[in-house]
Amino acid sequence: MIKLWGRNTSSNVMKVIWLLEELGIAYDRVDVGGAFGGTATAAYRTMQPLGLVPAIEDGDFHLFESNTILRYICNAHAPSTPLYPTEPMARARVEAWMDFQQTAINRPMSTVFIGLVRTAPEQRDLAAIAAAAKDAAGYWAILDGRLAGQTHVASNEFSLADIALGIYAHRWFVMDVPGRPEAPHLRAWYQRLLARPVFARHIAHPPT
Ligand SMILES: N[C@@H](CCC(=O)N[C@@H](CS)C(=O)NCC(=O)O)C(=O)O
Repeated sequence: MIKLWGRNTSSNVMKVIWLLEELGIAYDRVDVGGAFGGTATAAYRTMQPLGLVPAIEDGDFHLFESNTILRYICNAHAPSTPLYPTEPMARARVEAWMDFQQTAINRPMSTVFIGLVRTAPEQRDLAAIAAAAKDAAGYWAILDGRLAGQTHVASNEFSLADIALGIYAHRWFVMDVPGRPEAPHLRAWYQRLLARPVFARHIAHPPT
């Protein structure tokens, strides 16, 4: 059985939980990271050399990096799932938007999230939060434009790209983000995600 290492308050762990639940794959999850600790041990570092979460064990195989874990789970355990299409162009489109999450939107969203959720009000750097919110809004606007013409991020099908980005869209809409512009297509997509039982049950909680 797959063993998932990581606290369920981590966005990157949530991606893996979401996928495993969507696919109906049994797994054991172990709370490590954050206040749980447990990520500095030599044993943990053999799975995740940076001491971050998530990591997975699948038999003797270890893997880190959340988006890579998503792709591995589909390849190894659900090779014909539409969440990760096999047709090369469709697959590349999914992967490009997964990379967009990691390389573009992740950084400003982390600053906004840590500032608004994990920092006491009197200690917040409001200028840094506002600047990051502006950057994030620019990236969300790109996705809003894309979602004007299709129901999901990569195509009209729910895919790994929706999982990689949907976690952060939830945070974007539920946090009290300063100056958050309207993004009607993005919001409609987020509503579609909320209608998914797995998302509603496992992901769409107040961020902590
Ligand atoms: N690029 C990595 C980033 C992993 C990462 O930054 N994880 C955060 C939680 S979202 C972490 O481990 N923080 C420290 C901790 O939880 O102890 C991935 O996608 O897996």
